Amino acid sequence: MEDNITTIKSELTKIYPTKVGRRRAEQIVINQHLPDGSVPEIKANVRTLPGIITQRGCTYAGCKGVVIGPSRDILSITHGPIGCGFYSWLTRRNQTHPPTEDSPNFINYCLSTDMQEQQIVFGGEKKLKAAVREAFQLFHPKAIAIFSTCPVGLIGDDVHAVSRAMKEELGINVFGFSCEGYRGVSQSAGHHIANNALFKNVIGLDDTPHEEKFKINLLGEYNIGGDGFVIDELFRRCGIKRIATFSGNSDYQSMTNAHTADLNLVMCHRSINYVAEMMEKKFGIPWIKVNFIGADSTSKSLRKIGEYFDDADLKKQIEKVIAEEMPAVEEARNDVRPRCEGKTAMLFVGGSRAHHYQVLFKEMGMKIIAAGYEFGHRDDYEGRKVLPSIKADADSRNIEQLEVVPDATRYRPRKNADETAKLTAIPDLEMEDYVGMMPEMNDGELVIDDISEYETERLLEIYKPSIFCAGIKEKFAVQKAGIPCKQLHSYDYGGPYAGYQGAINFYHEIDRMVNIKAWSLIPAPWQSSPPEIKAAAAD
Ligand code: CFM
Repeated sequence: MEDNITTIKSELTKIYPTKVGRRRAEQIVINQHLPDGSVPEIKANVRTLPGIITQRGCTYAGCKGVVIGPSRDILSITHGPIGCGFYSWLTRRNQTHPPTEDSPNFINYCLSTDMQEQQIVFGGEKKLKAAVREAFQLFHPKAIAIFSTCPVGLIGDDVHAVSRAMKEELGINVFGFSCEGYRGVSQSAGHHIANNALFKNVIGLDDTPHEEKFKINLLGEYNIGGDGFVIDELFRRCGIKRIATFSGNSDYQSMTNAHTADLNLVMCHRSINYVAEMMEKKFGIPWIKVNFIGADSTSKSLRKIGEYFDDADLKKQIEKVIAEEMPAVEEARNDVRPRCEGKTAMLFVGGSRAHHYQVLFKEMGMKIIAAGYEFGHRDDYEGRKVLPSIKADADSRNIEQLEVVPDATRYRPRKNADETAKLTAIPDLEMEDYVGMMPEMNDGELVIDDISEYETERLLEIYKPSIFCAGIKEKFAVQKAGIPCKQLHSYDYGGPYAGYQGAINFYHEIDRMVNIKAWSLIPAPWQSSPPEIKAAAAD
């Protein structure tokens, strides 16, 4: 088996020029649990080599689209040529429900400064100021966020100075992001930049306290396909008060008040671990990693919250909710298992879902052959324990590292030393830790970082998996290979897939996809007769 996989690994890279092949080989790892409890090192969060077709997006996408975009009443303005705003307009399925009909909701809008040659040559700050004024007059938002696209950094427009001036002039919160597309090696840099700005400009502005006993924030949940609605309903039934979500179905005010919570739950570690760490340092709020994808991991995550607050009534209520939900989950599993057991899946998505969704497939009896992130870091693969050994390179140094100290008046450790020691000793609670994807995968499974289009096609030929999970850019190449492709970014218009109801939805969807033969029954035209290359008509 081991030899076979080593051959497959060289199959994936042998077509590349030697140097490129060597570099890619460091990002392709055969998973293994080593005797000292670690997994092999993987190279991650490094530049994609020129010539390779990557799945990745840009830093602007990670900042504007991913972290800030889902918030319904922060008015987002893209400072740049129109394309950046246009292509990030409503392309991510983060849903929102404003509490009342007249609550502000700017999600459907796309605001851009529509930079032209004139601004590229003479500077765009004036046009940006005019845009902010116009946007304010039209929408009267409480907060405006300004996002930099590549040319902004190249010509040196100072979005932060403009933000300060406009904040003063308009009397609302205006903040800017140096999230030029080229700023980092992927969208991951944009997450970090967004985290920093939220922490500096938003979190902590409203000290209004809450009476409820079990107060949490949910970090790194973006309400794709309505996942956040399902999770919120579970919190409500368990008696858990969610103050803020970063940032699915969120509003600005809840974010300003987030520091009044007593626990941060981190769903997507990659996109928001910085906020969790900084809130711990400044306000004394501990965090735990959760995963509401998969019924068993949902139960585990709810129980973690019970352990943290260590309250008998809360624990009882959580068990009651789990007991109410599980019969329907079991029934759906028993229904799909005979048809799905032993079928195989590959997952190449983002920076957390390639890990989270493995749970759902396993719950259906399916096997994982290969998985990888587009832009995860080594800690997302190998676990946070490798953090001290990650070397900073020029690209990571490019992103501001905030110096955070305890707040003079508002720092309040939520647990004393004894309580903390007790919590740390509970193995399943994994206090302030993320174990990573590889330790939870089996030996011999392939882990590939920043997979290329070529490697994707080779993998499909070699393994013929029952299903391949990726995004819209990969979808059609996969389907042309006769294999169903499930989009795990947008859910293919489906979902929600979080919590118990979401798990049931997912089981049915995947059952349908892996058992319909449609894709393998439709040969591509060139499979029977090679394509005819016609010379262009010269009329
Ligand atoms: Fe986190 Fe996300 Fe993801 Fe991500 Fe994304 Fe996304 Fe994703 Mo697409 S924040 S890392 S940058 S879980 S948009 S909701 S699906 S790549 S795996």
